[in-house]
Amino acid sequence: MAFAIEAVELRRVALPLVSPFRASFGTESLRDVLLVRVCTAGGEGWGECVARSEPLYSPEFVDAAVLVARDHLVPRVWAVERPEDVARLLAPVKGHPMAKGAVEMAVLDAWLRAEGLPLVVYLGGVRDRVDVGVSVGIASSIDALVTTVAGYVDAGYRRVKLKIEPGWDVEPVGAVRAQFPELWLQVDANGAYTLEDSAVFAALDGFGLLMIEQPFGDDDLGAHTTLARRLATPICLDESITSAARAAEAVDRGACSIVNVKAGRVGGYREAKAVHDVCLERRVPVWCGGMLETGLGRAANVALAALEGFTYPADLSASDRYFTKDLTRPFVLEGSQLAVPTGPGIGVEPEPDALEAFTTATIELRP
Ligand code: SMG
Ligand code: MG
Repeated sequence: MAFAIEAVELRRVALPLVSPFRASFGTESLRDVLLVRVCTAGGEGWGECVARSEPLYSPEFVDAAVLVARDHLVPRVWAVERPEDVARLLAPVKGHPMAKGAVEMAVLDAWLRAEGLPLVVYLGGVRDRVDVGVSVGIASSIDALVTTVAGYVDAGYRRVKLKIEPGWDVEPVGAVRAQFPELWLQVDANGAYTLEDSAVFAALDGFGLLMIEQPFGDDDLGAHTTLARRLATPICLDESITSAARAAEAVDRGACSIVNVKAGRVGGYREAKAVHDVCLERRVPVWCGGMLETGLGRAANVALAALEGFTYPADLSASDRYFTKDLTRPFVLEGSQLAVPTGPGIGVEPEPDALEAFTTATIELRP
């Protein structure tokens, strides 16, 4: 049977986080998520949009993602027959990679399910479980931070990422390092610093960190190159890497020596694989970033993280690190790993009760 989309549902869900997550750009207590459900005669597929409620991580936000998906993206994919064509069909629309990525993920999931093919096989993954870490937000005090980290270490996480911002950097990172001398530790500034803060980075350089993620603004590859030359600690870029071409440019300019890969940030899982490929060619390690996804996005991310070049632990934690109740069956930590789903497509689906309970709005679209 030929692949043919019969309807698309845009469904907004809201999942309370187990604890507020604070980064340099703001605090989040609720995951307000746009889901895309593609319905075909042969079954359905799910996509998750990683845009936040407010445009603070990047210019996208959920209200805008709903509108652009409804009015500009879904109307362009009604006749799509293969997931490989989605990005080209959506290319005339400028920007909105997270919304585009969600549409592509839903088409991909539906198509793979119809083919009986798991996403990890489609992408070319080489692992059946992936190393994961945990990202720890800015805390109310250094004691609270150390207690939180200790809890995650007890749970089995061997790699911890600390969010930093001016005024919350050398002291808290030093306190965690003192308590956990052997822990794989890294930091993420979400672009909160400038080259004027060189003293902070000189101090952080002494803590044996795996990497410093996105110290400066998205557009400032030059400042990252300058800092990378000064430090022994590798620089990793997240927000700056918006495509495979941009990843190649950043690496070739010496702006980073590690790349955080997020499908939503680059417009979908196929472009995310392309980012992986250009980095692998350049022998630059990558790892899978996270956007506090529900089990749907997490399943796809775990499949992505099974590719050969993903050699650092992912920002993909067990469901209970984020939610009391996930949208799918829970992801559970096995040692310090998550198992890659083996079913067709992304390998998981929303549990009907949870989907119902978390839904805040739905829009039905037909060709
Ligand atoms: O999904 O475990 C997770 C969170 C990982 O810290 C994380 N993501 O910049 O890398 C990042 C942030 C963005 C999160 S937006 C609230
Ligand atoms: Mg980041």
